[in-house]
Amino acid sequence: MNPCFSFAKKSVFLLLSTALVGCIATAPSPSSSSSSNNHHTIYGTDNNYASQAIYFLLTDRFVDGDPSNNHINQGGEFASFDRPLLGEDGQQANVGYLGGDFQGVLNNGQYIKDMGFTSVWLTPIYDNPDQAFNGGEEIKFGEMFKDGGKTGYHGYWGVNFFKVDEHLVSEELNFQKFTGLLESEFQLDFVLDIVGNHGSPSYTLKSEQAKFGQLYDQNDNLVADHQNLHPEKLSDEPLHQFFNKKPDIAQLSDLNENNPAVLQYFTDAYLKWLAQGADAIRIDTIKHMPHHFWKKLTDNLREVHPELFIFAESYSYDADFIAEHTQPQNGGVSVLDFPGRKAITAVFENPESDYQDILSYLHLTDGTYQNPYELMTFYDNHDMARMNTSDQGFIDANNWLFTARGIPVIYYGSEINFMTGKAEHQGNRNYLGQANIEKAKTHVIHQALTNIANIRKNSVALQKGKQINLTFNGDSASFYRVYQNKGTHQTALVLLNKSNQAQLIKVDEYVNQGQWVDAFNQDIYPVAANQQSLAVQVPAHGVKVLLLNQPLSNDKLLARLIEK
Ligand SMILES: [Ca+2]
Ligand SMILES: [Ca+2]
Ligand SMILES: [Ca+2]
Ligand SMILES: [Ca+2]
Repeated sequence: MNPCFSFAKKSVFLLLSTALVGCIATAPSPSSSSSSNNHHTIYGTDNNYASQAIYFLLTDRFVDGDPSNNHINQGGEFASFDRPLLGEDGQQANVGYLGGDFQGVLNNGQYIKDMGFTSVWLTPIYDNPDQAFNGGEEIKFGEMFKDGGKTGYHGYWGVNFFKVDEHLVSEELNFQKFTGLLESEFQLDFVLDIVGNHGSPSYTLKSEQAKFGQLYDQNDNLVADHQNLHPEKLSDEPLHQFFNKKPDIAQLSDLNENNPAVLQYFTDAYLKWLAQGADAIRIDTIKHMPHHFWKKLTDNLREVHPELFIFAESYSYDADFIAEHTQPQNGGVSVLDFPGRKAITAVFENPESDYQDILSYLHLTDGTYQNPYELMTFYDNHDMARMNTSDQGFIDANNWLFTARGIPVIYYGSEINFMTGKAEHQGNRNYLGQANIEKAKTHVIHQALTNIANIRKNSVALQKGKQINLTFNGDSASFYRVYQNKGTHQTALVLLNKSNQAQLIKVDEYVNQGQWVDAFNQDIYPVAANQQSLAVQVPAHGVKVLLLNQPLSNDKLLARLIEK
């Protein structure tokens, strides 16, 4: 999927000191240089993964496509199905299973594809315990950092990483068949969510609970067991060897990054799913394990899948900190752009905001990231509050996310402004369901998202082009994305308006002659050789993307593109 080898070979003059030879996910810095045919080679990234747009969903909370796998009587005294957390005024969250499964995703493959997405990222697929956790501190509506009373409906409490949880599969739909149908019916790639840091809640259990604190291998043999002991009470006995003897996250077992058997366990497990149709990887809680563990694990996976694209969750708003993961010596993985999330929500949650304030996270030329064009951009997810804004705010945010640098990731439900502003235990993970999806198909956010995501899906400049910012001021923004590489030449001029009125947005500098084409309606904007400016009417809460499919000739613009 990602032609790293040919990239490295053909563009070796760009790479110089950086070792791309391991086929890392993040290519070195954006490129600009002259090529032999007199046209300038210019792009942000040449990594094919940048053409992706990802729809992220909590499988259990998306759509119940097969009630026969709901196991509604599972768990006995600590029942696993439907465990509501009740808030004021009828508000609800839920920490039990609610029935979503592979079949529910597959039933909506066309829906996801039609919106303009090319991949789905599902929460972890591995077998989790079959009861609610009876230890820890009991979670209540709106609270955080407590696991008591919760189940593994989210998938992040693995006990057998070689086995799919029984709530997800159907009799006729195992993982391999599921990914195969996503690909053949809807051309959707699958992002496998992986965990290396922890297993399930492992101590403070009030009574014995099957699977909690245990890990099983591909033959269903027990390989590790926390035995309900505080980490500091663990001994040197064989079943304790997988664990660190210190707490990390809540009461979760903390896996030993220095034990080669742990590394081998996860290598074998994730290679299994990659062989069954997973196309890319998202790493959970990467910052809770040292770089050396991830370097080894990602090397092991890429030894078999040299072009594998990997991105990680390093939950921090410090760009210098999360950028460490993108360096080749640390595994060379992309990261979810948390600083970007902060800047994006600050702008789109506040109608009075200034577009200027969004620029802080881009790091287009300062070398902070191995390659900023390969970061995963988003405005919310399952671990934080939903973006707290109006329908127009979501539309404006999507117009930005699908035109600016980075690979967009949208959390399920954002297309209908689902559970706006709510945090994890306030409803941000609530069940969406087929009825909401049917309503979504005519929702204003869904319509605008579908427009801009499909524009991006068909524009190499928006996917990979080098970004040159023009004017960011008040409610409007304008910038170029330029891709000139291997015989393909496309520049996108992006004009954004987040106000309630249509605006005439003017570009006074760097105007390139040629027939610019409106990507939405194919209207032509001719620009003459001596023309100095271009003005375009942009609707309220709208975006215009004008495409020029020829090499740039404006010397001033070229000089700016090549300077860095
Ligand atoms: Ca189900
Ligand atoms: Ca289970
Ligand atoms: Ca696949
Ligand atoms: Ca850890």
